Amino acid sequence: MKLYGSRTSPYVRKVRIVMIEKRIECDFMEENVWSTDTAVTQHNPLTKIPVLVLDDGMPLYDSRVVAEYLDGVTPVSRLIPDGGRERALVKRWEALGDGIADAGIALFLERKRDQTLQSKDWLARQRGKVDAGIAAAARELGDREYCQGLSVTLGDISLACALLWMEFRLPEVPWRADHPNLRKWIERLEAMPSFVDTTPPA
Ligand SMILES: N[C@@H](CCC(=O)N[C@@H](CS)C(=O)NCC(=O)O)C(=O)O
Repeated sequence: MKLYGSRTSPYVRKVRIVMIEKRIECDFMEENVWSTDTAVTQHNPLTKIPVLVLDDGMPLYDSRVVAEYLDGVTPVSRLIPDGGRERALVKRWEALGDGIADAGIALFLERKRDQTLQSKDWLARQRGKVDAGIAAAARELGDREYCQGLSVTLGDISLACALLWMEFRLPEVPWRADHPNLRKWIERLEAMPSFVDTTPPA
């Protein structure tokens, strides 16, 4: 299998952490998705990363599809419960984490445009989603050790990748200082070898 991605994308990091936790071997094909001749387009018509190309050539995207596929490949370290409400709640945490990343990235990209082209309303709308998403995560986590259940799930991984991306690209969003429970929770996660090994380059 080949994983197309970058070291900075929160969605790619999520999938790489899933692979490490589940002890799945894969070639990492580092790609700049913004380059006009990126190989990603050959595998994903949307030109987005991550894409997992299976051994028979079938490309899987997006990160939620890839993570779910990988979780089913081996029973080692199950990250998504089998079914019912528990499964829906883990997927909901994943959606919240990915959604915070989506809004953060929209904000980051808008800010990179020429100042005369930037929309203040759009920036405020995306910042509102980031802040509301983080507040909901902090409220719902409460003083629990993990987002859902008694061990790390895909929900924790998605949320952690989004928040760590935020710290790296939008340091003005002070989620760690504002939410001591998220700080305590992330300190446990970021010490895991799978997080350490996927730290984005400085
Ligand atoms: N929902 C997608 C989001 C993927 C995504 O937006 N990836 C970014 C990199 S962080 C990308 O490829 N952007 C290129 C583009 O939007 O053209 C997923 O979970 O995989």
